Amino acid sequence: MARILSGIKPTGRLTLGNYIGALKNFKNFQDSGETFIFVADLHALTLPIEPEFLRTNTRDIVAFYLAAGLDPEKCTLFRQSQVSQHAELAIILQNYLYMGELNRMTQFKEKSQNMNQNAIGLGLFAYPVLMAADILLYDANIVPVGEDQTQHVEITRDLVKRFNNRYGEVLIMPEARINKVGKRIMSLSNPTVKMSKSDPKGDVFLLDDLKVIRKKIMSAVTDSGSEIIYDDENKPGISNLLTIYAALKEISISDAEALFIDARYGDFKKAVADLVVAELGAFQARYYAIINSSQVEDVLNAGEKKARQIAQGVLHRVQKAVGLL
Ligand code: AQP
Repeated sequence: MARILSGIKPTGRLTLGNYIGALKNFKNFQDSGETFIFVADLHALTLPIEPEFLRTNTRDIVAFYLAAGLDPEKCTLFRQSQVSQHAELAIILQNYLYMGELNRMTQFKEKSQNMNQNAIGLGLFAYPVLMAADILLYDANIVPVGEDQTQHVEITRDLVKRFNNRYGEVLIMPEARINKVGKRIMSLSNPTVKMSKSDPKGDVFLLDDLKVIRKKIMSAVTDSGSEIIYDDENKPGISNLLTIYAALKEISISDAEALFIDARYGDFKKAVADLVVAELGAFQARYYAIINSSQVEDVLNAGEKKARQIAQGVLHRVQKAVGLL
């Protein structure tokens, strides 16, 4: 049976990009294999973050997982920091990834480019090492991610090859699984940059008031011309809205284009806004019922117990292979 693992960092208010690229799909995996979904709270420390915000955001993400249809009976939900094997395995694995390759990671380059170059945390640089530990600790074969995270899965694969060449078949080879539609949702105010939770411009946040969401979509940047066709080079704004529509409807981009063949930009935007508001309205109602109950704590208690058991087995295997046991 396939093992599936994914997670989200509690680094900001989640966006429609996180919803389409990650959250919405997680529930499809829980029926096809043994699924582990976590909150990457240790990863959140790689850039400055307020403790109270981290605490609240972590609890929110668990509630989002449940509101998005994850069933704790079918999948294991946990916080990365509460399964100490993640940190223990990362300490071992850091010896099998090299500084040259970590230096080439796009996410590292993007996040560190505007920082004081003498004050870049080691954790930010070593982010892919901890991510490799997250994946390998559960023998995960499948790692559902948005496009921007595939490079980190690739470097994990390099690590597995290197490690297994030296010690035998100890680590399981993971594979990134990317959505066909919606692997990279772009900012509504600047459709040439990714919609990101740490960049508030033009983002639709999952807990935004529904009227605000509608307004943001109606005022999304569009392109010259009047045709509603997918062309991300020449029509990035319309292409982004088509992607959002198709991903939420779970149809192909060409089917979405066909629906709007005779429509004007205004009508098309209204249809996208109606769809997003309906989807997020129902999602928000489920979220508020969960966040105001003790469900989050109950789910984490059970999930973390199970995650520790599995993680300990794999950590033990690695410790034995390298000679620590
Ligand atoms: N715009 C997006 N389109 C599609 N998928 C996206 N993801 C993020 N943004 C988009 C996917 O969401 C998951 C959560 O990722 P993460 O929290 O580990 O961090 P990230 O990829 O760095 O996401 P953000 O929103 O851009 O966070 P910040 O701003 O903190 O860096 C991943 O599967 C990601 O691909």
